[in-house]
Amino acid sequence: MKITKVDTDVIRIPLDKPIGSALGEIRDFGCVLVTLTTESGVTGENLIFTLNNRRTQVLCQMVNELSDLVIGCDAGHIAHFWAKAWKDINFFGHKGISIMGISALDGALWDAFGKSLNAPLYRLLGGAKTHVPAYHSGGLWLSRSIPELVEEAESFVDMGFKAIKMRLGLDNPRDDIERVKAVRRAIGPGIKLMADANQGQTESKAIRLGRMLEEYDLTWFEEPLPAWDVEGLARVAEQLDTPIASGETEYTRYGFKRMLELRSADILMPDLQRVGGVSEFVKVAHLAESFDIPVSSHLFSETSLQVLGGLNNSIFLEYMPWFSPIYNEKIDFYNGQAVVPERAGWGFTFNQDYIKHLKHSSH
Ligand code: SMN
Ligand code: MG
Repeated sequence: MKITKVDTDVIRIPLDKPIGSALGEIRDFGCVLVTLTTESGVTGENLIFTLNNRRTQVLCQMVNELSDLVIGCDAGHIAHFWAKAWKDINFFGHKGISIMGISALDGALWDAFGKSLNAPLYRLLGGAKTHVPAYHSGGLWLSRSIPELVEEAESFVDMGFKAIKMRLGLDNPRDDIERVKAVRRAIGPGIKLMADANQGQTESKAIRLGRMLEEYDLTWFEEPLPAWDVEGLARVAEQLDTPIASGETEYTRYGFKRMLELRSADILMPDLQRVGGVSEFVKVAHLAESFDIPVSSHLFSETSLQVLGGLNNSIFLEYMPWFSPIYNEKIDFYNGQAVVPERAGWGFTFNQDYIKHLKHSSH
């Protein structure tokens, strides 16, 4: 089943209210929507994005410029596309925008392939599980006051979530601790709590903060250090009992191989856009499995769900509702777990009415 056309579309998704994180203020997202058309009429869809809609056109252009590598290709020959693309980006480099472009097309190919066989991706990837524990990640920002944090944490638990993630990174670590203490007190010991420092700490600060966090029984302490300092991260992980989760800013199996060899993290959390798409996410997860290291996902809840369903060592889906309105279908939750759809491909399709509405409202 040959790919005949690659279409890209750029939209801006605004947030109701800006949110604060150690990455800076987040106001909106620029999304590149990719649609592959095949000769049989089956389509493959995927999305990648930029924070605050910065340089979205560059991302879009990267996908457009790689599209000659998929046109005329069989939708089931995804590894072949990947190998060609890897060679093609040598000049630009094997990280950053080059990989994001590959990821966008790789995911769209997997969606088309799944639809062409009328099979959900998790089955094509091996079929590990029908439900994946999910944590709510769409709140508990640095910009929230303690009463707001408590209210939001309670609302996520009321929604049925059994795990939630908060953010760290205020100037004074004691303020971070006060916030973790308030959230832990509000949700009780039975709900899992993760905390994300978004690369904002130094090695010594991360160790001190991590030590103060130990008593709050965090499921993980995420990305304490700048993403490039994987050696420093290994030293932080060594010093703390709380598991370290990291990898959302890492690229490809080569980046993750280094993290695994260094024992930088106890949990890897590849991001579909940065890791290199479904194909590379699976390779990283299998590599992690050989180190007995589990994987979670980063953003892209709808699409990551199918990938995690195909992996025995997946432990958590990050539930972030930012892109959910783009899809016709909603994620089903049961007992704090996300249900892996039995629908073909991703099992989530673009909602063209919403996309049109966004285009009109942003002009
Ligand atoms: C995150 C990612 C992107 C934007 C804001 C926050 C965070 C996460 O690192 O893991 O959700
Ligand atoms: Mg994170």
